[in-house]
Order: sequence, then C-alpha cells, then structure tokens
Amino acid sequence: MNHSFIKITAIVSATCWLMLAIHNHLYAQQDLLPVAQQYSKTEYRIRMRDGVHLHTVVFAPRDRSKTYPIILNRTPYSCQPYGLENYPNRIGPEILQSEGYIFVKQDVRGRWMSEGTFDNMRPHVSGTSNIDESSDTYDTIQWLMDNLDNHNGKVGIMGISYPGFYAAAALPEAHPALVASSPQAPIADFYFDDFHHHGAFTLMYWIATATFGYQHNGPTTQAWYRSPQVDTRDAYQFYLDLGPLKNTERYYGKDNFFWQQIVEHPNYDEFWQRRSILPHLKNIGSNVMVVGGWFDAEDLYGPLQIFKTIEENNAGIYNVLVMGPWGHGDWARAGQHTMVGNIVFGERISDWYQREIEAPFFRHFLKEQGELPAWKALVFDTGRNEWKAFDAWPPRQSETTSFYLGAGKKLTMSSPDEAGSYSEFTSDPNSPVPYRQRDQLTIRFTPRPYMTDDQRFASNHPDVLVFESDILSDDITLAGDIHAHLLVSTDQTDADWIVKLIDVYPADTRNHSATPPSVSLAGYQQMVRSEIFRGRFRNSYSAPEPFVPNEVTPVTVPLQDVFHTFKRGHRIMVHVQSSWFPLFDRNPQKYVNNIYKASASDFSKATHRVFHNKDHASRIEVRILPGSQAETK
Ligand code: PG9
Repeated sequence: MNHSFIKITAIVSATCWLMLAIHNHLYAQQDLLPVAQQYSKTEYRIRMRDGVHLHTVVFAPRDRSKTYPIILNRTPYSCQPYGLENYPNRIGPEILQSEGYIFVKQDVRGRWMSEGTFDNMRPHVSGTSNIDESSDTYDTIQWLMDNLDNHNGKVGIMGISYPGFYAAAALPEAHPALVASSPQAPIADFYFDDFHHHGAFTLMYWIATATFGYQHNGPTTQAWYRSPQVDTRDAYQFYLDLGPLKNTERYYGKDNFFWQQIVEHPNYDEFWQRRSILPHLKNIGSNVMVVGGWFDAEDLYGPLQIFKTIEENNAGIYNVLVMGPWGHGDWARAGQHTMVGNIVFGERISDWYQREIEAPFFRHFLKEQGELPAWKALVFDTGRNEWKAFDAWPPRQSETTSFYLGAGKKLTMSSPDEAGSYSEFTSDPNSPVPYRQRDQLTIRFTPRPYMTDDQRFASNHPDVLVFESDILSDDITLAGDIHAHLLVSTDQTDADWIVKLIDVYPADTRNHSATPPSVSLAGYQQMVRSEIFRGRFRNSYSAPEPFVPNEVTPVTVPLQDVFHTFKRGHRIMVHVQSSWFPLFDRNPQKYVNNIYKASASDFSKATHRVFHNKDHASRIEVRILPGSQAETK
C-alpha cells in the first residue's frame, strides 16, 4: 500500500473520529439521543369520516417494554422530511423527546401529503356528519387508539402558532382520550391575529398570503406555492412604491384564493366571524395550558383571548396561562440570554420553562406523574424581569386607573382642567411613519422583531404626538388589559389611530453584556405595548362609518394585556400617530367602501387632532397592581 494512500486513510479516519466525538459531545450536552436511535418512524394515511386521507407520521419509542402516551401536533407547515429513512433532528421538546412519548405529526387537510381542500382557520361546525379541524382530530385520535400498540390510552396535543390554533380547535367535541392540550401562541381569529389588527391589514404579512393562498393538486412533498419575487429588501420603499393595495394584482391573481378573500372581506363579516375559534371553546373536557409571549408580534390576541374565553365558559376545568418575556415561539428555542430585540430579560428562561412548566404539565396529565402548582396564571413582569403567579388573569387585585394626555406633551395621572387644548398633526399617506428605523425595515415573511424597539426614531417624527410622564418616584406595575380612550377629529373622513406605550429608561442606564454594541440603553425608549385601530370600525367591526370632518369623535384602541413594572427613575411615554408603515397598510383618509380597492387619488393628507382638555380628556386606561401583592411563583 503506498504512503499517500495510508496518509489519506489516516486523515479520513481521524476526521470521522473527530466528527463522532463532536456528535456525541453535542448529544451528551443535550442528553439527547439521535431521534432514529430512540424512535422508529412509520407513515400512515388516516381516513377521515368523509373519506379524505391525512398523512400522519408516528415516532414510537424503540423501547417497547412499556406503554407511552401520545403527543399530537397538527400542522400546515409540512411533516418534512418525508420518507421512512429520513428523520428530523427533533420530534418534540427535548425533555419530552428524551423522556419518551409517542410523537404523532400530521399534515392538516389540504396541505402537503394530505388530501382534501385547505381552508384558513377552517370554521368549526358542530355535528358528527360535518368535517372541521375538531372532527379531523377526533377521527385521527380514534384511529391511533385502534391501530397503534404500546400507547397508554392518553393523548396530548400541542403546537405553536398555526399548530397552536389546531391544538385549540381540537378542544370542542374532543375525543375522550384527549386529556391535555397546550395551544402555544395560538391563532384565535385572523381578523385580530396575524393578518389584521382591528380592521387594518398587516401589510408585512402580504408575502405570507402566498403560503396559505393556493390549493395543492393533491398530496405532494414539494412546495406548490411561491412567494412574490421582489427585487429589493427595502420594505418601506417597496410597499410605498407599490401604491394602493389593488396594485398587487401584478403579483397575486385570482388563483391566490386567500388574498382574494382578504380583499373581498375588509369588514369583520360572517366570513371572518365563522373562522374564529373563540365561540366554540365551551364544554371542554381536556386540561389546557395556554402559552404566549408578551412581545409576540404575530399571535398575542390568540393566547390571551383563548385563555380568557375558556376561563369564562368552562368553570372549574384545569385551564392555565403562561406568558413569558418572549417573541413568537421563543420559549421553544433554548439559549443563554433570553432576549427580544435589544432587550435581555434573563438567562436560559426558555430552558427553565421547558423543564419546570411544560414537561410537568404533560407528565402529570399523560403519565399521571408529579403534582402541578396551584396558580392559574404564571406571568413574567417584563420590567422587573421576574415571574409572578396569580390565581386569576388579569389579577383580581389589579385596580383600573388612567394616564391622561395633556398639554405640553405631558402624561399625568390626573385629568386635565384646562379648556380647549388639543394636539394637532398632519398625516400624509405618501410619507407614512415607519414602524422601525428605516435600515431595519426589510421584507420578511412576518414582522417579528419590532416589539421592544427603541422608539426614539419616532419621537422626533412630525406625524407622531408624544406624551411623557415625569420621572417616576415609585414603581408602577401594569397588570392586564389596556384601553386608549381617545377624543379625536380629522378634517377628512377616515383615519387610523396607533397608540404605543413606552418605557423610557434613565439616561444613565448601562448596557447589558449581551446588548448589541450598536445599541445604547441610556435613555432607551422601549416599546412595551402598541396597537392600531382603523377608525371606521369605532362603533362596529362589521359596519364601518366615516368620520364627520372636524367633529370631536371618541375612538377606543384596545391594546393587548401587559405585565410590566415601570421602575422608579423611569418615565412612561405614549405615542399617538396615524400611520405605521409598512407594518400596516395606509389609510387613504378619504372614506372609501373598500380600502383594498382604493385608487391612488383617494389617498389624501389630513389634519388630525387629539383632544386633551376638561371636556374631551383623552386617556390610557390601565390596570395597576397595588404594591407587590402577587404571590411569588
Ligand atoms: N401565526 C403565524 C402565521 C400564520 C399565517 C401566516 C404567517 C404567520 C404562524 O403560524 O407562524
């Protein structure tokens, strides 16, 4: 054998040993065996009651010395990699995967390798002869009970985002074996989650309508849809240049059924109402743990409203809420620093949640092991950076109070006593207020990373009204929902109202070691909560009305819940503006029946006023937690 061959062989074998060592070190670090070593994979086509077959993958522990509960995940995002010989790196949360469950993953009706027609947020219809996501889940569970061996007769379902919706949609008329459901960042209603916020279209989701806008031609392992090919990353300029939404016809034709549905249903009509899961969350027999992130840019309405609706309609069942310092689905991603954008909330919070909260929930209900704590809500105070447990959410002890907008850009706890004061600004739809600093406005599938951004870029914008408190002499903890009760006028006939609640850090705040070097936390104006409200829907989401020009008009903007302490030495700031681009589409400000069909000539500058005087006192109504009455976790 010549020397060079020996040398090559030596190098190859050394490389193999090195790779094996790295591989084992990684798995040893995670105590996680390769999936194929611990689980066998089988693929099935399960027949639903109407004859449609759904592609379902079963990962069963190779250790057959005991029985296991099933954890089900139903998804529109595919069960890739397909094929018995192809295994994913993960089939579930690492702790659950290492403990041993039967993991079942399914392409929902009309997606990927499953047959049938897809319908976004398929309406729930009662009755055994109809099909919906609840009946598909019921039929799937029945088939698993009848055909899988080694199961212990108990089934859990979990999922994040769209799969979170399917975990919630499994609850009405559920199969009796379904004893645990964890809807995580679940969608409740596409008119308030993801694609719309209070009537305004989430323009940064426009790209995503392609993913859910085309029917496949039967089971396929290859994507059958394609996102629009745009030749720029500059989202602000791209969408501004695009002009009125009707110009998108050059990208989406009639075959994008979802985009056509969005265009044809600008109001909260029966089309959207039927697709909300909230009215059906009653007579629930399963145990439920709803999980969400306080800075989730996609589905924040969903977890909060699903938890609250289940709580209202199903007294006495096990229904708990976990809201952490996370963006969309961050709790499923381990990492040293728990951060959202530039803000660090702690170390390894997601790891802690998976180990101490998520795994015990499934272990208790599916394996009858361990006890669960008595709290109803485990929520993270994003100002103090600590968890608190409550016996209700919002906390029973929270008290409603208001911050008042005032002259001189003031935000005060007392109502204004002067007459006639207001703030005025010009809103120009051809120069809309950016929702992030311009260099961060890139084309994306969803607008995920903006929820804790520094708002100093907007504080100096001529189209943004700024109101700021004095430096706080004591901590103030907000715990629960927020409503901005504005008194406004416009010299046109339509307007959007955006309200942001901002935590202003002291000027001497020092960076965390993990703060990006380009960021300074000194004087940082951290967004805590924000929301848009399309003013035409102020009296009804399904019956829009124009504004009467220059008439003082009440508009209430519901902002999602928070649990945030504004600490002593900080200031509370509120922004009010009428464009937030391209996060949301522009309001023409001249009333038209359907903004999706508006022409460029409909887009008009407007002079808006926000009133803050003793007769018309615009205010932000919040729930304050007196002292630190919450129990520690
Ligand atoms: N709720 C998220 C989403 C839905 C539809 C389009 C884009 C994003 C999600 O499922 O991740």
